[in-house]
Amino acid sequence: MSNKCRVCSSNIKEFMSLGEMPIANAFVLKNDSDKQFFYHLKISFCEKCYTFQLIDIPKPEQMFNENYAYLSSTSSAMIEHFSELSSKIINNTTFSKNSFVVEVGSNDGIFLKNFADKDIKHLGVDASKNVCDLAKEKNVKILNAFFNFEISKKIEKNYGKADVIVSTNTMHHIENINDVVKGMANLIKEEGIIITEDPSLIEMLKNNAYDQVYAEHMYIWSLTSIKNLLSTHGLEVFNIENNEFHGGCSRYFIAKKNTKKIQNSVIEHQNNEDSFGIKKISTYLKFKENVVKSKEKLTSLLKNLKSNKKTIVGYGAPAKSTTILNYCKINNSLIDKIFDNSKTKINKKTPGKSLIDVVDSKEFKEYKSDYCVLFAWNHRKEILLKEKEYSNKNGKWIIPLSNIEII
Ligand code: DWN
Ligand code: ZN
Repeated sequence: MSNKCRVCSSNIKEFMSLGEMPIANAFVLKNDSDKQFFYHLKISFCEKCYTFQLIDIPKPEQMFNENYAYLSSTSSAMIEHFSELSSKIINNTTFSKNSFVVEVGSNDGIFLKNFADKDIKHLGVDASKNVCDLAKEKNVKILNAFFNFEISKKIEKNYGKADVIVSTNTMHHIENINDVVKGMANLIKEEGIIITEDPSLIEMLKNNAYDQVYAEHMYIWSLTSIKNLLSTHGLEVFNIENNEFHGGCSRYFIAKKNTKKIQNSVIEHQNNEDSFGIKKISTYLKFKENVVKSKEKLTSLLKNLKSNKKTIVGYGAPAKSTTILNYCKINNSLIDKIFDNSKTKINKKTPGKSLIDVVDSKEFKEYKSDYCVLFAWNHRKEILLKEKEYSNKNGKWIIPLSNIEII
């Protein structure tokens, strides 16, 4: 059976498999471990439009529903990051008190709260009901739905066209991506701006951050691939900014074709991707080799520590940890428990065959452990500062990726 690229419909084939996986954010209630859904995590790269994507994915409703576990506001750094983005938008000369801002994938209202607080017209669209409820508590106006072309027409009818559409950490979650971009192109005003921000493929490859890959993250976008996606909908990237959030993200500033001057940042970023080999299959085969090496290194380190009677715990149960734990076959025989501050994860177990207890991070200070695997490595600065007592008492952090750093 041949598989088709979700962007350009060309035939694609698997270059790498990480084996059987549960849904990354489906944290397990104590007695429900045998009720889990598994899929095969097979990765492909389209040699026509250069989109890095998964072959099989579960139905969207299995991932985004009333129990979606990730709450954006669990990180103070993320709250700050989105507050800065809102100020940047509000301070732009073309923005006025009458402007209309739409967010696709608004989670718990972390970004739109900044507009609600200032009484600026806005609307968040999110498929997961529990995060919509949290956003409403922040007085954010919300539509609980999967955004698509049909929904864009309804929004247009009820509210008018948007001046700004923002979508952060969402574009890599959307199976029917062409329909969603068509919806954005329909909803945005002629002179409007679409801002998307997602993990960057070049950064993921450089850091060997294979834990970014799981069913929710069915694509990891590059400038090269996103340009191809946008082009068929009359849109183009006119500016790009890179940041270190979520292990390295690119923020794309997008407009209708020929309405904005293309900035040097776009040309420079494209040159970087070209010289890195983003279009070459050999780049992805090298990535595959590095991932296998990383798995061997991490599992032998943990097994050695355990046989030397060391106590090991984890910190942060991000969706990313589901990929590492299941691919490396790590369970509670190696890691006692994982500390996390999300109320949606505490008192549950990590998904799949790992089934490690997730406990409140408030208990971390009291628990004696020699080593702690920092699964939320992208929040390293914030967590190491918060838990500096652990390092002061000689506790060691393990960064579970790439060359497996111990600090
Ligand atoms: O795209 C996605 C991104 C934006 O967020 C989603 N598909 C899901 C999610 O990915 P993730 O789960 O890998 O995100 P984080 O932000 O790396 O998750 C961090 C985890 O660590 C959360 O469970 C919260 C926890 N945490 C904590 O316990 N103490 C985080 C911080 C900062 C802390 O101090
Ligand atoms: Zn393609």
